Amino acid sequence: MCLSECFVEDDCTFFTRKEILRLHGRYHELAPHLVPMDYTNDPVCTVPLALIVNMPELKENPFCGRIVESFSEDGMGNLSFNEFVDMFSVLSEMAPRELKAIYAFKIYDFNVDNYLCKEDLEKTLNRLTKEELTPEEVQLVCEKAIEEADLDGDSKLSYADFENMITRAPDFLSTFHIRI
Ligand SMILES: [Ca+2]
Ligand SMILES: [Ca+2]
Repeated sequence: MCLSECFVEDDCTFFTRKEILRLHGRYHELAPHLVPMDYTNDPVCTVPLALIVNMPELKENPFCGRIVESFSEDGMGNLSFNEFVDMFSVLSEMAPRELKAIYAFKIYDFNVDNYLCKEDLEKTLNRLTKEELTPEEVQLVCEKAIEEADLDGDSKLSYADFENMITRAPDFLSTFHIRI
């Protein structure tokens, strides 16, 4: 079986077959000793987070580690090729805003409880602003963001609240556009 036939079933991608093959080249380059070029026997392989976050497309992104973790099924940041494609697919300019929002929520949810609490938002803002704000400013901005977006008044943001927030503050999605 040729490579492209193995990967075209992926239904979550916005890439063409040619782009997927190019992506596979990049994936292989990251770990030539781990990634096979021959998929005849359906080998299982993953590339570890430490190698993926070194890609120039991700390296400068303040959320690179969180992004990779969010797409890895094992939660540790090891990515299979399909997960690798899904990741760049969601980050690509072709991905709809709603899809980016779903992953942004996941990435900002540092303690993985399906809500963005004040601490999650503070970590997020610190990374978005490269720690240019004082802790007091960060705290103030996060309190205000929660106050404005929290529709059900439980002082944390559910996904619905978060959607409400990003319509007012689209900058929260700006770091999720990557051209590869
Ligand atoms: Ca959380
Ligand atoms: Ca809420």
